[in-house]
Amino acid sequence: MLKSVWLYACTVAHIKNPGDYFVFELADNSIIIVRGRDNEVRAFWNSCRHRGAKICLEQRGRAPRLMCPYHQWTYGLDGQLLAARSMAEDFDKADHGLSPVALENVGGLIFICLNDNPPPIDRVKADIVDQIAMYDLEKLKVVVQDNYVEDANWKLVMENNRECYHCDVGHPELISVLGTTGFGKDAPADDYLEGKRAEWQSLGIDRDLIEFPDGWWHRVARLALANGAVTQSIDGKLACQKLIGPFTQPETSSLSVWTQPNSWHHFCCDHVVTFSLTPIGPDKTMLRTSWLVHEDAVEGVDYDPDNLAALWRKTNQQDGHFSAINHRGIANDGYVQGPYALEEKLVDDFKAFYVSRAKAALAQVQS
Ligand code: 3BY
Ligand code: FES
Ligand code: FE
Repeated sequence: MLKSVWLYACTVAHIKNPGDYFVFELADNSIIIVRGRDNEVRAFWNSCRHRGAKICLEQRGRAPRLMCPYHQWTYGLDGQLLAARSMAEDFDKADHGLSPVALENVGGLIFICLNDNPPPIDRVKADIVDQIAMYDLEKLKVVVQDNYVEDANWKLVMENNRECYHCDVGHPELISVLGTTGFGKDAPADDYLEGKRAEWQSLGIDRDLIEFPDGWWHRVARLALANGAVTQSIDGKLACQKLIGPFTQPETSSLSVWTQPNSWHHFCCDHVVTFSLTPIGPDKTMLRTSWLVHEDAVEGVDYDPDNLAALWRKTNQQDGHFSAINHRGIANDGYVQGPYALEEKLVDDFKAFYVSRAKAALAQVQS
């Protein structure tokens, strides 16, 4: 199923300069996402066109060319084969460039699809670009990246992310900044939020809530932060003094983007935090969290990386625990599925998305 849908991989800031590459792995599959000299971002299978060896062995790096470590076939950043020693006369380098993988740049969020016939993404792209373009991800840099391996099946980790029913008790630190968020309820708007909307309109950042249209694909919402917080940090105070996007003043709201089936993102006035989820195996999942700040922000002056990452690092650990006990609990022969709470509506949406795409993928295999 995951091979037939668009998956969030990284941001343009992860591959900020020509030659920067980011390796995205999904179980046995490995994809190189690389920025070319022409600034274009491309994706290729991380498998040499000679005898198939893996080319990029580091998760991230920078290289002027991509050289296979086995027999040194060498590729340009655009995937063209540039050099291969001692090949027969009729060997044509043009026929042996790296195999491309479908890629879409959605306002700076990079999505890839492992299928040669990816599903449409235009609507998702238009909706998300409209909301996040103002944060100008090309002007940000990644200053912290956590790779956290969870002891749970990836679907359980996703289900955990699609509800805040566990938040009041499970995430006291997050809730003191996010409030109860109305996440997953049908009508999140209240007087306070409506009041905030007028303010957002005057800033030109007000947009309607977008909720999984066209096949439950994505959800975008601007949320009012709680208790005077101006960002998603432990104390609610700016975690980076250099503001991003259109902001010249601290802003008491943040924008959240959730996409099916593997990502969520929070855009604050001083930083952006993005999450991607990929299965490593049936009971192991990689949660990759990245924190981005303004490219001109200076470590130790404008921000402290540990302080910047503290809130979501803590929240991730709490969620990691919940996902792990969920995984272990449903492994019982005596496990019986119970009903969802009202706040768990988006878990149902995730499940519907998964089931429909899994059925479609199965039908494709069978035909
Ligand atoms: O904020 C998130 O990404 C999700 C939804 C609400 C709580 N949870 C951690
Ligand atoms: Fe890459 Fe031989 S497998 S050069
Ligand atoms: Fe949680």
